[in-house]
Amino acid sequence: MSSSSRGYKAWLGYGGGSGQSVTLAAGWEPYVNKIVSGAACSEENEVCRTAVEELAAGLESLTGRKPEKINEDGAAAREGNGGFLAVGVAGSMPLIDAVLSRDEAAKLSEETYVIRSAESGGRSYIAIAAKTGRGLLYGVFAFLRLLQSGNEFVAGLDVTEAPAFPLRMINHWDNLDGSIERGYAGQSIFYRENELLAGTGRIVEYARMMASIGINGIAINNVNVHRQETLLITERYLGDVAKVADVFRKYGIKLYLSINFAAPIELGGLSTADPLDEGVRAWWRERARDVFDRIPDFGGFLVKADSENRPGPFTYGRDHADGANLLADALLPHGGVVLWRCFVYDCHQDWRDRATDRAKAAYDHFRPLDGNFRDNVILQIKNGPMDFQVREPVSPLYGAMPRTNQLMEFQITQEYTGQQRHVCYLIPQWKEVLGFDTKLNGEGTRVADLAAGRVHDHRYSGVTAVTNVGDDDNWTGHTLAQANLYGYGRLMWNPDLSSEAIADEWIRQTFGSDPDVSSVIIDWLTSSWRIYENYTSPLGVGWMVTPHYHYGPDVDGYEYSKWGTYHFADWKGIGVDRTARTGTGYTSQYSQENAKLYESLDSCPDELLLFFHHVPYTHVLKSGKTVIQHIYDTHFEGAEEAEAAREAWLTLEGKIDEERFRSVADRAAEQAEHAKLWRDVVNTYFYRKSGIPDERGRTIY
Ligand code: GCV
Repeated sequence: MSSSSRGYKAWLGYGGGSGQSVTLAAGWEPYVNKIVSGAACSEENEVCRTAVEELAAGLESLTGRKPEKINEDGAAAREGNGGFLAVGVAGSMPLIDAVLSRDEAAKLSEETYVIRSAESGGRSYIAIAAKTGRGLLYGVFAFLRLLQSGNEFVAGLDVTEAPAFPLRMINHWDNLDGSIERGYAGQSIFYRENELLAGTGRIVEYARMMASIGINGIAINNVNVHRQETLLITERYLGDVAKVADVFRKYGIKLYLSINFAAPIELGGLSTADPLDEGVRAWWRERARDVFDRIPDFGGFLVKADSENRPGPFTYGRDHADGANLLADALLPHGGVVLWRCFVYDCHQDWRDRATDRAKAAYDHFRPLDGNFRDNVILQIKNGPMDFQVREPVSPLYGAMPRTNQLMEFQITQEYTGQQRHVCYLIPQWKEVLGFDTKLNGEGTRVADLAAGRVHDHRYSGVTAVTNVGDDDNWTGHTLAQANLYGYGRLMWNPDLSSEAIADEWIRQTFGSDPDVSSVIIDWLTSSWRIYENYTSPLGVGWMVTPHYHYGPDVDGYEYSKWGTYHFADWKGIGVDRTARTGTGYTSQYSQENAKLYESLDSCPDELLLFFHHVPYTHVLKSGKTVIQHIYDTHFEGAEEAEAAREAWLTLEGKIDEERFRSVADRAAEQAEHAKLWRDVVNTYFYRKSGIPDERGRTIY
């Protein structure tokens, strides 16, 4: 790993592609040479101190000059010419109080920041202020983004921002041996050969990156908790886990651990893990105490139970509320939470049984339990009812439990979307999910409103996502996959940001401001989800991937399997009938209006047609094309678009550093080639099934 490479620095390289200082847009220059911060920032408040350090380091990289740091308020700040930056929490010094009074600060959330221009003693300055160190840290990163935005400084600068969603988490599927489940960027940055890599620079860099995009919680181990990881909550590992938590704390991030529901048996020597057993309850209380003794601000436990062969409360005839409440009770005295996953379905299904529908499982299991969970339990629900496919409807469970805290789970790691060998910028997909109107509390109950906690009176709300990082030099394998990680944080901070705006920010910070570079990458990123969908599984039906690996085409790979993931293609048609009238009844899990929308062939959106309906290949879509012609056209188009994106990238040779240019070019070549394979396998499959030729007579095998 070369810690100085541009890939490694990701969006915190300050100075974009060149690695050299940049010319700031007009008006900023006078302010960036001096930082005045109150004493509180250097001594009492750790995160506040981090904020000042990040600001100083960022400015130095951007301007090529070390800014002068003044640890006091008063005459020194105003000596010399030019303006300065004042950084501090409300009440820490008059320069801050002048722009953010204690009264105003009292009304702000802990995470809000304020950036305002002001004047003192005839000298103008820019204040970065907040109520807490965390707010300040977010303000500093926002200010550094502003400096790189290309926008000029305007007098009367006044920005106040708070994150939309209270919990903005990341989940790692990292294992203690260093492997990562569904990881496509090398080994874990946290573990190697059953030891934690506590104290390594890489974890510090990672915490910086996460704080810079507003992440405030990270679960550091896989939800599939195997034998060794079960020990993470014991003395064997807690000392090292605490060291990682110490790093996170400096960046305002809480640490969470995934636990094994059967740990009382595996570790405690108990004969049961029954959630209602007093011995089991006492055992978990002790473990919670051990963890909090080491990590006083520990976040809580993340749990995958009774899912994909993991242990859970069903073994004891108990339900998910019993299971989650057991842990919630243990954590409550310390302020911890339980993140309980709803990814629960029958993974030993018989494909001949047409009545069982995996899509219905989470709702069927959890919805009846609304009201039974403690208020420090948060249900974690995947964005769709299946499993992070390129296209799925929004999970009907999300928002459907008014008395239960919920967190939506996204997948940044590209398990089903090209595994970071293909470009698939997922921000547009997540924007559609966040913008979906569940209509559960009448019109205008968007997923984003629910995640923001604006709809129900819940104690906790927000989002989480499975990350895409590993120890590859550039963190994400494909350099452009960094945009998904960056974009996740930015979008969850502000879901109103457009996909283009997020891409533009990321490109400026990552590659600099060359307009040619910017236009090629923006075009590629913003079209890449559609392109990927075009050459893979059509019209929302999903899967069609190589079993287990989930990379590459295998149309019938899951068709006769136990995983409940079917497309039911025969010689006449394709799709899953999930209607209430003739199908599995899944549509009725939605609000009445949405159920009606999906139930009817006339109103069901084209892109989800085969998720909800089984139709003949000759069915005419709203686009005017038949299903079969749509399949042919999109697959030919998708492969052409992947090739065009590759060619566009090649025009950037010499405009960005060789290392990143080459590695993206190599992956683009693989993507373009692989898109052709997808095209030919899918088109050939459906041509052979249906016997219907392509209207345009293109080659199908
Ligand atoms: C961590 C999918 C993935 C599994 C993953 C699981 C989950 O099934 O393929 O690797 O396990 O989701 O979300 O728990």
